[in-house]
Amino acid sequence: MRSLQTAFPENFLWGGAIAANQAEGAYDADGKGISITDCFPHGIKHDADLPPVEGKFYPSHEAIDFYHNYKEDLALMQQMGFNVFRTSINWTRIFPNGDDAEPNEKGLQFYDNLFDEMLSRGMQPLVTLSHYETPLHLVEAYGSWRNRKLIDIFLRYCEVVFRRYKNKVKYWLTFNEINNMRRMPGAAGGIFFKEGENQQQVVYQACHHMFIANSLAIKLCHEIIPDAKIGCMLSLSNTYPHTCKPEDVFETMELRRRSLLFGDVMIRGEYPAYMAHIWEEENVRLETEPGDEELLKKYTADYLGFSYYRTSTHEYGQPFCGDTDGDQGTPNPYLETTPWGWQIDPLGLRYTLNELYDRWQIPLFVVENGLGQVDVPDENGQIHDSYRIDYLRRHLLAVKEAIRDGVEVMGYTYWGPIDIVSAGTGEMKKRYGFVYVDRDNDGNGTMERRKKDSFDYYSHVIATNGADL
Ligand code: BGP
Repeated sequence: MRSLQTAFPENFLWGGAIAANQAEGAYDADGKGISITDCFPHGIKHDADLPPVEGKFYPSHEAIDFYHNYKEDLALMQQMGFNVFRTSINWTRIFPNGDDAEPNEKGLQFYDNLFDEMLSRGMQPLVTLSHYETPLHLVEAYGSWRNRKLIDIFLRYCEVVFRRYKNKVKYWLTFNEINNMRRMPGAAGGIFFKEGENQQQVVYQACHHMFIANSLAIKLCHEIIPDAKIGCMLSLSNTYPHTCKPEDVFETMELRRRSLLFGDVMIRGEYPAYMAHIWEEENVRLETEPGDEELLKKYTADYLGFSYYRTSTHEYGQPFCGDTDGDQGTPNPYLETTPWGWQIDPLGLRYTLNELYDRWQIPLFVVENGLGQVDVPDENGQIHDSYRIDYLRRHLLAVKEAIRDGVEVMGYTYWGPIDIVSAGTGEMKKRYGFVYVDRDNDGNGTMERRKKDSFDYYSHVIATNGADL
């Protein structure tokens, strides 16, 4: 029986999270190939140009040039006291086409330098292997994850980076928000549909290949880096029934299961019983190979990393549609809304932490939570983002209460500790950061970095291990 925990644990991991494609820029530098996210001119909620159009503006191509500014940026993160920093390795820096005979040494060297910088500043790297960064060539030559060959191609990439960084990186995540295969399969897995395809068949078959790849990556990680922890990662902002009408309640459960099923497979190690009915309804006939079931069962996630931003509500009969961070339904009249339609619900985070821990009883890591807002500098160029401090305080209080509820929480990496490119819309205007970056949606600006008021607040939170929120 675990004793009552009333505070953040002493070894709690405090930090921030970005993704290579939303921060690094240098999209074609030092041998890097084109990844899927280099093809979206207006973010992953909108159409991609396959391949990118010469001379057209794509936000990820320069982003905030973290590739050349990472030392300055990590120095700012160190000032806040981070002991963990989440980012992704951009797959196409290591294997520009995905199936290259040899890895790209300049790409490997960049991440050696990046992880060394993090470690020298007291931060553990938390590395996502694939954060929407599937190599474009794998889409064109193989159809991406619909092709079972992607498993071996992905594992080769994993083996190279596990061996290269085994003494530097102890926290890994496989596929960022893998359950977004349902909402945005282009970004989440390089799946672009062909005319007349049974789209659900394509998506679930691609997910099966990713589930097998996830298990084999876990196996490989434990063999190469025995003291590492490797988790799966889901987008789990929550959805409430819009009313107490039984139809609203039941269909909301079915909607939530469309995301939870990914955790059921990668944490419990098997497809849940309710999948048979879903596949029957959607005319899906999964093709598996001998040994697949045993692999899923034997190699499951060490922890669950998940993103939580907001909640929405679902009414019976509404379509199951979503945003970068979760399902998008009917507005909740009890919650305030951001300019991007995201409803702010700190208690929802406590609710979700309890929901997930009740379901899977494995350590949880909040690897994305943050407030995207329009930040307007005052006459002195300062940003008084009291709204972001309020969001952060209320969500950290929710995490603290969930810990008191008995939930095992490993850490918290705030999404976008420095302004970066929005995944969903490609905007800089949707700012999350404690550090402002002088750059607008069209790529204009000095790239200068400037602390916001929230910078000092988060610094204090970390310095007091969340005792004084
Ligand atoms: C999640 C992604 C992140 C991040 C976040 C915020 O889906 O894992 O990449 O972008 O959403 O979404 P957005 O950038 O669209 O505001």
